[in-house]
Amino acid sequence: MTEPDCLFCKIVAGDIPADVVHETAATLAFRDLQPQAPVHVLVIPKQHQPTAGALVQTDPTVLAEVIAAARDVAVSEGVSDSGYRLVINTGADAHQSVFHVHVHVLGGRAMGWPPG
Ligand code: DGP
Repeated sequence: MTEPDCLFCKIVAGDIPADVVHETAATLAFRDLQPQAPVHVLVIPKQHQPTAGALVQTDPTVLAEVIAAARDVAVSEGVSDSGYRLVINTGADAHQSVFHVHVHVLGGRAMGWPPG
């Protein structure tokens, strides 16, 4: 399932370039264009779903594959021991700007809590 006007569907299709760091049959991971940490990678399902909540209702195994891919990215990017944060922004209050579900993998520096 793809959405013709979706930015991340276009990256999956290869219509928009991205710095891809990891790929499986169901997932793609690429560097964020506006990195907020030394390691900032986005992991997405190749199928289009707007939010994690929508994906877990339609295809929970794919959401699990996204999390597994995020873990693999943390290992390959060298932050699995120092620590990393997985973020899934959902909706306007959480600052979701691209409505194709994505997990931010952030690491390489100490991060504060609570988030801003
Ligand atoms: P969010 O605010 O949680 O929806 O995060 C969307 C992220 O997507 C944001 O950190 C910037 C990133 N982004 C937006 N457009 C592009 C793009 O064309 N390429 C890449 N690699 N990242 C993008």
